[in-house]
Amino acid sequence: MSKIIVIGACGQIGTELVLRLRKINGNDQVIAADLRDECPAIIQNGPYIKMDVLDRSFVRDFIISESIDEVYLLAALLSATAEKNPDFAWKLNMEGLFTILDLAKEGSIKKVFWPSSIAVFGPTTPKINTPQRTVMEPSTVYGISKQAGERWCEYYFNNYGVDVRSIRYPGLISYTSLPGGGTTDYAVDIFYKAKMSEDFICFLSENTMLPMMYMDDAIRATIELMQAPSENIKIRSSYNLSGCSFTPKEIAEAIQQRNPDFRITYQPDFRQKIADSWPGSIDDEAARNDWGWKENYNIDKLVDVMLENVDISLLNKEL
Ligand code: NAD
Ligand code: AKB
Repeated sequence: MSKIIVIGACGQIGTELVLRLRKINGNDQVIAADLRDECPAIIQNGPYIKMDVLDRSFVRDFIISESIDEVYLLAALLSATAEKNPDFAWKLNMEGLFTILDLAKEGSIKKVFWPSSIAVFGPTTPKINTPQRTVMEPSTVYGISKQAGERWCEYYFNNYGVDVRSIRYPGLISYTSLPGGGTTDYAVDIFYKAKMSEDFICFLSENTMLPMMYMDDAIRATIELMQAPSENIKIRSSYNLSGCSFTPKEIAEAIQQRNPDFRITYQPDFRQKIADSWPGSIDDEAARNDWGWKENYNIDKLVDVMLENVDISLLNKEL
């Protein structure tokens, strides 16, 4: 039975990934790790360690002494937060990755999952059905760090045989925990306002189309990728992955069909420029062919499940 650690476990993806991995592997086999003193109640059903991924020797000692086999490295600054602190974003997004890749190269870890993002693409990338391999000139520090990370993952696989696997997640929509400072966060925030019967001021313009995905699909994709036989994983940089694409206007209309009083207005801010540099939709044929990926959630299913489950008591920030 594999021993697993999820670093960055208290975030939007981590909380749900930890729960799913514990269901599959057993609670004690999956250690949650994050900067925080305490993890959220929802993942207190198994071991938790306070860990700064930038503390290389602490991370190395812990992973070696606990005989960890698999690492899911989620700790990062997301696109909007990263633009406010580019130096630190580069440091955080790259240094943790090298610590983990080096441990895998030395043989201490058998398998690594590291998430990339649609942010690896840039303004010169074809916007519709963006191919797996295409022009990639990211214009954000977040995108640059993800693109560099992808290159290093592939390098460690090709040169040292490191079994590292990765997905270019689109914007992820979920209700278990709040999003952590990305450009796609509006598509989560909007549900809290709808649930509170309040108007929503969107920080992107009404026709900004972006690739999105419901969290269940993203977690299932991650597990399916990690469980696939190694020989099926033909891409060792990162796989394109598609769920559904929509604009702020389209998601607002889908909410209005279920809640006719809901109102949205638009006040684009610095995040508009980031969104404008990203694709509108993604071609994920390689993931479908190599490890059988298929999404379950379209915009209607996603809106239904979000409106039903969003819990406003989770809110500890101004929307
Ligand atoms: P998040 O911001 O919600 O969570 C990140 C977690 O990492 C937080 O709990 C934070 O406390 C922790 N962390 C930050 N610095 C740390 C450090 N030095 N040591 C240990 N932990 C630290 O992010 P998320 O949305 O869960 O994203 C996880 C990963 O997935 C990131 O690499 C992100 O780039 C990628 N991703 C996310 C999305 C999305 O829509 N959520 C899309 C594409 C890619
Ligand atoms: C962000 O908006 O920064 C993330 C992402 C798409 O990587 N949600």
